[in-house]
Amino acid sequence: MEKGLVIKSTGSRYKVLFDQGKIVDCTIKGKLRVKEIRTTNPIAVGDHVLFDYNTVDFTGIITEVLDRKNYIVRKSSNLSKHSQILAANLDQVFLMVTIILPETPVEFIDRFLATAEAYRVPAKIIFNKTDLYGERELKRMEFLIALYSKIGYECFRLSLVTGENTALLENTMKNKINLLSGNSGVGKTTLLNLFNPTLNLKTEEISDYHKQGKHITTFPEMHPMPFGGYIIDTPGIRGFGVIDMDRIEIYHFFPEIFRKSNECRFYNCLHLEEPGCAVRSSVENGDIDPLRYRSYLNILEDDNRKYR
Ligand SMILES: Nc1nc2c(ncn2[C@@H]2O[C@H](COP(=O)(O)OP(=O)(O)OP(=O)(O)O)[C@@H](O)[C@H]2O)c(=O)[nH]1
Ligand SMILES: [Mg+2]
Ligand SMILES: [Zn+2]
Repeated sequence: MEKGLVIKSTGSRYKVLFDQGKIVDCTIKGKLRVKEIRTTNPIAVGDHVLFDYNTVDFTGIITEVLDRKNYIVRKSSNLSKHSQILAANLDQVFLMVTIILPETPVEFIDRFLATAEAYRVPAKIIFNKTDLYGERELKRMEFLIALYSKIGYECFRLSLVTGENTALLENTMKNKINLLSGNSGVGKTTLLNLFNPTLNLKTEEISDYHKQGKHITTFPEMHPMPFGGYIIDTPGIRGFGVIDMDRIEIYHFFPEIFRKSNECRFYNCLHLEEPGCAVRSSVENGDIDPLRYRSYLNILEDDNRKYR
């Protein structure tokens, strides 16, 4: 029996790191069950596992998944019932966004942040490709950075072309287990190659026609960093489905809305049309950004549709 760390999962096969640097291909023991969550994958990258090591053919069979500190799940679409564990045992999650090529919608950012809040994993935002930005894009970026910093999310202005703030980001990721997410084409793989050139991962030009990347990465994979710690690259995703949240619970994952909600007249206020809603007043006077409120309403609306 050996103990190891799952660094890659491709459905039914797993690469497990053990004994300080050895890697073994593993499958799962037939009746292995993971309690508490219903997902399409019982084991994810970042999981600590026990496995039987076959020293004849150097393969392994995973017999147990050790308790998770946390994990993050995504659904294949906003309305889908199928969810997949993206990764487990994370110290922090980073969302990489770009103002252009491609443009990351605010609602996409908010769905990601709400998901991270729901799983209680600290989330940070990386604004990449600053080298491409003109005056208009820089203004947009600064507007979003002000918005998200005020709520409490740390933001980074990054360029993988000029190297702006790469050292700062490296320092923030050092010795931690970091998940890196973001729309296809924002530069996730480029960052991994820069931070660990021995990886030599494949990146691709953004197709001009769609102004979107082409989904090169397919499975989450955990990459060791020379400065200590790991970065988990996630597949190029176009949307981030929020996990199942109770209707009344959704605003708990918008920290600034949650903070304001204790001033609402009704304890079960959903911040829609209720009288005496402090959240709505804050949206009207600008304390809560209307874009964030809009994202909240859209997530609430998804929830409505599920029961129709
Ligand atoms: N100008 C500029 N281009 C960048 C920067 N970072 C990445 N790129 C380019 O953006 C394109 C897409 O980068 P990738 O690293 O493949 O994007 P990705 O996020 O891994 O995309 P998926 O794997 O599809 O999710 C590549 O052509 C990169 O060279 C940057 O800071 N500035
Ligand atoms: Mg990639
Ligand atoms: Zn309210």
